[in-house]
This record gives sequence, structure tokens and C-alpha cells, in this order.
Amino acid sequence: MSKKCMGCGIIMQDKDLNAPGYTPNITHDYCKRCFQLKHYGIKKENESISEEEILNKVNKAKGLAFFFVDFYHINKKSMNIFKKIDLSKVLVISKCDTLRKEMKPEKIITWLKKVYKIDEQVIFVSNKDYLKSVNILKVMESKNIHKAYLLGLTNAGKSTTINKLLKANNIKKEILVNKKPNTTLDFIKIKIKENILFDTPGFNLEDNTLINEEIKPLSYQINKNTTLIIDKNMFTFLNENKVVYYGKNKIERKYDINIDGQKIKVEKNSDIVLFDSSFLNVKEECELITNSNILEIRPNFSGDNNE
Ligand SMILES: Nc1nc2c(ncn2[C@@H]2O[C@H](COP(=O)(O)OP(=O)(O)OP(=O)(O)O)[C@@H](O)[C@H]2O)c(=O)[nH]1
Ligand SMILES: [Mg+2]
Repeated sequence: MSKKCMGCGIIMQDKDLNAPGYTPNITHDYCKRCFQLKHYGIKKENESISEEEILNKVNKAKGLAFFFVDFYHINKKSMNIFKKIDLSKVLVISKCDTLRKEMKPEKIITWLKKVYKIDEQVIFVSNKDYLKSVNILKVMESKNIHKAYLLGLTNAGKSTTINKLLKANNIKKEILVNKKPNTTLDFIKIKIKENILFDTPGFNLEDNTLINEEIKPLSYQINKNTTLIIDKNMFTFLNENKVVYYGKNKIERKYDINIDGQKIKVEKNSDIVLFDSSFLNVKEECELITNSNILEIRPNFSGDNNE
């Protein structure tokens, strides 16, 4: 049987230095790429598996699918990928240690149902807390299913979760984990007691911003004709307002400048989703002018109008 690299899941070979899975010695556990990533942090750009490839493979399989996404990467694009999984599935809000205390799981679940029409089970995991990593196994046990696929966005923490479970079960194996996107490149089969788990390559959105620590929301009091600038996106508010930015980009504030753009209407307590990993929560109903290609406008998770 062909041997797979323990780091990325690719079948190892010792013939072609430039092809995936190369190792000078087939008895090694890691291919050259993973050895270099593990020890020296060296990684090529653009190593990724397409959405179709991952979905085709998993949709032919049997078992339970866990779809990992951290809260800040929940948007139309990630939820559409979740919907394309044909297996019985569970939505996993990963890295829940990055959520603020006031962001209550019950509120987030209600919001997911209402805004993204998620009717499946939703669970929260964090690899900073063993009790929360084990939620995966608890769900499998409750459903009496022993085979599961850990799918989801790149960097959502799929491989780290499996490593936590391996360690807790005294199994001396370790899948490669890294801050860079697309660390896992193929399906990796892992046996933990009576359960078989598959780690899988992550799906990519356009913006692969890593969320590894709590995002501190930044509040801004907006006067008439205030412009907020986030990266190259500009928003000129035509009236007073209050906004809260959730994300990792810097915000600049300017007054009384003219910008070229479209006028949009935003409802009370809505999020303007700007990047795949950040959003601007606008508190009061308003009109604003923007030059931005807004990804999505949606009700905020804290809204009372989500019930
Ligand atoms: N704050 C926080 N960081 C985490 C958690 N789990 C994983 N990370 C970090 O997130 C980054 C990505 O983790 P991975 O486990 O490699 O993510 P993945 O989903 O396997 O990514 P791909 O293999 O690229 O699909 C690493 O820097 C981890 O240390 C978590 O629960 N909380
Ligand atoms: Mg991985």
C-alpha cells in the first residue's frame, strides 16, 4: 500500500523531487515539503486543492461531516460551501476562544438559523480547551456514528483538533499544523478508539486572514459626513450613527471629503461584510456612499430581530 505523508496526507514518493509527496527516503513520516514547513516554516504559495475536488471526494463517502469555520469567516460564501455537502452534517464554530464573552452561542445559533437558514446541529469547539475539542467525539457517540470527515475552511483548526484528540488518547501521531493556509493537502485517515476520523484539505475563500486571537470590536461615533476608510474601502455616512468594526484591518476616519461611489441604504443593526473575515456593524438605519464592492449586508448576530 502507498504510504501517505503524516503532515499533509499526500502519497509519498522518492522518484520526482519536484512532484508532490517527494521524500529522499520512503521510510520517513513526512514528505520533504512538510519536513521543511515543520522545521523551517518554509512553504510554497498557491498550494491548494479545489473546492470541487474536496466536495466530489467527500460527497461519494459515507459518514458524518463536521464543517469547521471560525465565527469571523461565517458569510454567504462559507455557508454556501457548507450547503454543498451531501452527507449528514454538523456546523462547527471553531476557535470559539476568539469570541467575546457577550457573543453567546445561543444567540449565534438563532442568528445562523434565521440569516443563513442553517437547520443542522451547530457546535462550538476550541483547541485551547480540551473539553471543547472533544465535542466532536461526543456528537459522534450521541449519533452512534463512528466515521467522520473534518471539513471546513483552511486554517479553521481541523488538524489541530485531531492532534488534540490523538494526544488525549496517548497516540503518538501528529498532523502538521501551521498559520499559513492550505497545510493539509489530502485526506488523512486517523483511528481513535472505535472511531475513524478523516482530516481534509481546507476550502479557500478569497481572503485567508488568520483569526487566532480574540477580535476586539472597535466602536466609532459617526457624525454627519464622516468617512471611514478600511483598506481601500470608503464609507461616507450622510447622518449621525454608531458603528462597530469586527476585524483585523486598520480604520481611518476623515471628515467632509468627497468620494466617488454608490449610495446604499442600510437597515438598523446590520453588518456590512467587507472581507471574508471582517464586518462593519452599523447600529442605526442609514444611507451611505461607498466605493466598496460589498460582499454582503445582513442582520447582526446580536439583533433582537433574529428570533
Ligand atoms: N485561537 C485558536 N487558534 C487555533 C485553534 N485551533 C487551531 N488554531 C490555530 O489555527 C492555525 C491553523 O490550524 P490548523 O489546525 O493547521 O488548521 P486547518 O483547519 O487544519 O488548516 P488547513 O490544513 O490549511 O485546512 C494554527 O496556527 C493553529 O495553532 C483554536 O481552537 N483556537
Ligand atoms: Mg489541516
